[in-house]
Amino acid sequence: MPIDIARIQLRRMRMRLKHPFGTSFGTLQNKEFFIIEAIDSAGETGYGESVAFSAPWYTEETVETNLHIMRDFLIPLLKNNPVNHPDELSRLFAPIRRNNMAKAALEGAVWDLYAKQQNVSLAAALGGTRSRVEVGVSIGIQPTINELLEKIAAYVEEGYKRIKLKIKPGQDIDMLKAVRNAFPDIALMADANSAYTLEDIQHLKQLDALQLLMIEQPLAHNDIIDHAKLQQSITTPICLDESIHALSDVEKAHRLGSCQIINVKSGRVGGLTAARRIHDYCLENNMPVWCGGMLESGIGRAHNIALASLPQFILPGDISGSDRYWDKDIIDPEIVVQDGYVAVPDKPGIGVTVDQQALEAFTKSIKSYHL
Ligand code: OSB
Ligand code: MG
Repeated sequence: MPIDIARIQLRRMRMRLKHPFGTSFGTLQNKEFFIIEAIDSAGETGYGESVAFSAPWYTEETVETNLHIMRDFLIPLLKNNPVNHPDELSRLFAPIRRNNMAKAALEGAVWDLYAKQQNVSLAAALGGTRSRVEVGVSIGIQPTINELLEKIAAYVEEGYKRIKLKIKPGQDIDMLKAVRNAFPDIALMADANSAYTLEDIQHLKQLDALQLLMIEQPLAHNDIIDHAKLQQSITTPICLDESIHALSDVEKAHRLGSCQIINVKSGRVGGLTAARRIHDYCLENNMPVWCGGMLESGIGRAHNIALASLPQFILPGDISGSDRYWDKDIIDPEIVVQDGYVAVPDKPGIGVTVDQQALEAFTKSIKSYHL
């Protein structure tokens, strides 16, 4: 039986992060994105979230391209091709090249609606096995090392299981050494967001003395070959983020030895079904995975929690509490971290209650499409 979807609503949202988030490619504070509502004939609503930013610095997608692709291609495909299960969407959307964040946003809303109609949690619908997931925190580049050390101390105090630091040339080895000296025992890692090249091999070798869990995406966003060369030269495990858009990328990286760990983001790989396929491959091949983040609202965060409940998510995810990002989230109760864990909701679908007043307050415009 086809999934009952009567209409799709695209809400253009604008929320302001509590603190600016600095990376090797720039600083972000205002976040625009879409909340996708898939509404059935009984009025039940499934929610999805688009994760592209306003500018194409992380991948080529943006808020505007997400709108274009959803409105002009994906929603018409859905309208003309009823599906029986959300897993069918990845094939339905396959004729549209890439644009993975647009696909994932719409697919996420259909997954949530489907799980609610089946009266099961999204985590259970995906095959999740955990009742809580381990979480870490990703800290943007700070103006001074002292400010960074204070932030880390506060997050460690809050219970976060792993600290990830953004690095870039000029703000890397010395900074990490200072952190390692101040916190000899914490699980620590660095994320370069593609800020280095193979010319930096000697420089990056200095990481090996710092007992990092991993270095995330040191080299180019579109590279798999050079990462293999770098991984042969350093003992710190490499984790790929930007280079992974599909299971085929994971297979290539695995075969070439480009990384030892995969950061999975459903937005980057085109949805939860694709993310689960990558998970299954990594489980079979003994490759640890963890759930990345895109500074999501509570809705996108709830999808990430469901995904991270799958068995091979054996490293803490970038799934921090709502209060690490927002003064006011759009779900109530908000996501909270307790002893370094976030609970996996067992209520139907994403299992969080959308705060309709907050949702309205951050909505800039709404577009509705009948299926
Ligand atoms: O590289 O993982 C990344 C945020 C925006 C874009 C890319 C990345 C990140 C993060 C933050 O590291 C993850 C989060 O806390 O949501
Ligand atoms: Mg990253």
